Amino acid sequence: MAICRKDSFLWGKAPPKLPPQAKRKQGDTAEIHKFELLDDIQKLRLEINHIMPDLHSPKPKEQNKHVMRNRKFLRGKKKFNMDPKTGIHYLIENNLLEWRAESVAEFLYKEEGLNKTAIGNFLGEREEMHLQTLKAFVGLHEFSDLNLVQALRQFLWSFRLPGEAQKIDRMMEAFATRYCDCNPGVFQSTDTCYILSFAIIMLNTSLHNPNVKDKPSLQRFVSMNRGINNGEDLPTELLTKLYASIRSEPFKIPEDDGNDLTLTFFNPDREGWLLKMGGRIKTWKRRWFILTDSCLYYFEYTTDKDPIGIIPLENLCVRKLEDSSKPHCLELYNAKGQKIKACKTENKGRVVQGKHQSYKLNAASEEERDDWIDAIRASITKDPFYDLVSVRKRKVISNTSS
Ligand code: 4IP
Repeated sequence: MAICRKDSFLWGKAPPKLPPQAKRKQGDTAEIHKFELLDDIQKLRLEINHIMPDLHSPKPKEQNKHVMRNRKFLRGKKKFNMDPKTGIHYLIENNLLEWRAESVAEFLYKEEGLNKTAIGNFLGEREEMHLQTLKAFVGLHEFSDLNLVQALRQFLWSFRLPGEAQKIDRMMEAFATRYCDCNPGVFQSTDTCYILSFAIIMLNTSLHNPNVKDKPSLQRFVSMNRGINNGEDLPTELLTKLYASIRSEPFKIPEDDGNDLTLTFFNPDREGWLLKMGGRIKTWKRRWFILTDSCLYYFEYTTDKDPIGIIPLENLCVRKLEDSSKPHCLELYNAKGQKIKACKTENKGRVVQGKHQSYKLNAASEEERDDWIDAIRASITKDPFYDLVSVRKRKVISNTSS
């Protein structure tokens, strides 16, 4: 049985695809293609700059070097797709890439054949170099004279958003800052742009996800966004245009593997490497864990589509585990002492029940262990993502009263 990443396995079938838009006005279609063309032009420009040196044909003895270099470059890209950090380190060690935010960003932005999930994972990390790369990556996008929906279409197509709320927050903050730099005067602050971007993404889900029965009208969209421009209302013409654009064409999400944006945005998430102890045979295995939709999924590689195992967190508790052979352990357990209901894939792809009385996991540091515990607890109890947006909303709306 094939298991699709994240949610689709839960329903036992691929989730419903968005319906094709029956009647699409010509003007809307042209507008949608405009951002794609602008994006292509930008990429071609970078590509030309990149190959210019090769136009001076290499001497025969250098040709071998050139072939070897290309092979290594391809190997680096493959490594990147399996595990982004390892791939980037390989390219740098082999002098195929410079360890500078601008070079890495350009590589992520223009290189063909990179997995967009891997790009999102790399850009979402919080270390300084990753933050700088994210800034440079967003800077490669040209948003001047695009409306917010057009800019979002371009941005959300260039990588796949990671699941973790904090990562989404950083990326959307970078997007909003860049959009406001390219289009001064449209919004009174980046917070306004940030909030409206989320409102648009949520609108996209509500209008196009067949599971959402209550479709918001234009009036409701306008009223939902009252006061977000530092206490003032945004022009109704602008909101009307954005609403019409989303209604006529949903966002295109890279690697359509059934992961609807609703799930990305409305579920507390975290992802990272953890060591996991086996159920019957007590060996430690390094696994890539994704926390989403109140489930923990574990994979062999960061970009695998099929998880090795899935642990629904309902009815489970999480705690620190001091008494262990590893230094930063946490434990998932059932408060009633029952065996944990989970499933895993056997070698032949057959899905079987897990054999764990409790799951013992070990993080790379004490801080990471505590972050995982917090994220798992939050996942079981509430959705922190709403908090991210609502804090900003309160902030910009209260600007009027101060
Ligand atoms: C295996 O040990 C791995 O640790 C498995 O982890 C684990 O399955 C097995 O537990 C355990 O026996 P060996 O590889 O040394 O045989 P993974 O599936 O991540 O490779 P879990 O259930 O932890 O996924 P049991 O309970 O299936 O035996």
